[in-house]
Amino acid sequence: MRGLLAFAALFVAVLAKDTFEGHQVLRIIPKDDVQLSLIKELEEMAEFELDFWRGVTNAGTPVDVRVPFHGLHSVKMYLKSQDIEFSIMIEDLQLMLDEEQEKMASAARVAMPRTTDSYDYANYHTLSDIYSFQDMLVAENPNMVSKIVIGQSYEGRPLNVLKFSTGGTNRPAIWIDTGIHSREWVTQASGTWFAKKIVTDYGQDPALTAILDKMDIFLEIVTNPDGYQYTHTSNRMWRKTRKPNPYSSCVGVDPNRNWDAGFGGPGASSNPCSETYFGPSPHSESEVKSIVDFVKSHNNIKAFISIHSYSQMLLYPYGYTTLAAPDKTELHNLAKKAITDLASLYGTRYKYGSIIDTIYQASGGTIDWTYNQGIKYSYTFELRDTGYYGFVLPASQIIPTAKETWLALMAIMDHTFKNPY
Ligand code: 0X9
Ligand code: ZN
Repeated sequence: MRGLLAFAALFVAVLAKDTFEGHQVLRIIPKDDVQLSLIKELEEMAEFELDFWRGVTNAGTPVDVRVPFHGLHSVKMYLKSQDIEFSIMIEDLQLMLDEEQEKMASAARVAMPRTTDSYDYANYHTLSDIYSFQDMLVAENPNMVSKIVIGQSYEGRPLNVLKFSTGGTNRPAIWIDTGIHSREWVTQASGTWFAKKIVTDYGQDPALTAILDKMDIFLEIVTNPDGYQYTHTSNRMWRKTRKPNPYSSCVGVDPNRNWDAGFGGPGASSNPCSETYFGPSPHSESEVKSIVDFVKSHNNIKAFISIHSYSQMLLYPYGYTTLAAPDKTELHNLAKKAITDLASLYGTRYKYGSIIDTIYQASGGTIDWTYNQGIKYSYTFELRDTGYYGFVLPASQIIPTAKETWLALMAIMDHTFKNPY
């Protein structure tokens, strides 16, 4: 009996999903620098286990934070006592997750299709579905698509990159990655849609055809597979890698703070329990190092686009310094063109600018490193929405998000193609 109980306890510990019952997401509006530092103090109070969905920046810019039930009362009292304005963005996160789960489960009752034509792009998928999708796309388009394994994740999963190429050797290339932060599910879903879009538009859309006749496209859909798997099995809100940290019970490194560009500077944390933990050393995470090695050995990547959610922004370097990128004017004008094209479809409004000016200071970020490597067209997206659903964007928005984003990607790819350097 005791053995059975112990087994049951283990079973629960290993297989149970974290619940977010009673967790709320609050939107806090700091009105001045005093309130800003009061909110930063909140960030330091580990006992509340706060999860900043949108970090602390400057006065007037909202801060979105998930507050577990146990600290909700205290946090609200604190905000009220300091006269800090806030609203409830999500009443009960678990209710939203239950809906998401129900929708996924009912879609999954239909067998996984055997072709990418019948793949359900309008739903979220498991890691194994996305891996199967990649293999199907390669099998269906052997002359254009191949799968490159650039490395292995910490837990030993393949880091797959789809290569779209119509020939040549080491052609100038465009890199796109989605899902480096695992909980940003609309990004992996959009990445899957982009993959299909590339094969259907080649030979149909003159602009894409011209690009692919001269350049290659590399697409890493699941850039953080361990994290993605974990969001499905254990904790939907997982962001980081899954590598244990020595001397800490907290797991994982923020793969968007782990790059060798202002590594360890402001806008990243040395605390392994933080969601923005920069890790023990630059490129310590195999998910990051594998891209670093690939970019260096390829040595002919001309545009590098790293896709996140949420906030609706198109950003360019830098994030670790206020120094202007030498190509700032060109990057700025191109961003404007890209977000104008994006908005032309459904009117979705994006902000744009350098990371540090537009979102917040963040050091060790992907595109600061790629830009410093000489990849001029380095951009990062924050896809939908602006915080109504945040990371739990309903599946009904996947295709519209992917379609509008594609217009912006085309603008960047087309400019890269027409402005060789
Ligand atoms: O904090 C981040 O890593 C990004 N926001 S997110 O909510 N997706 O986590 C913003 C930083 C953008 N900077 C770079 N991509 N370098
Ligand atoms: Zn992100």
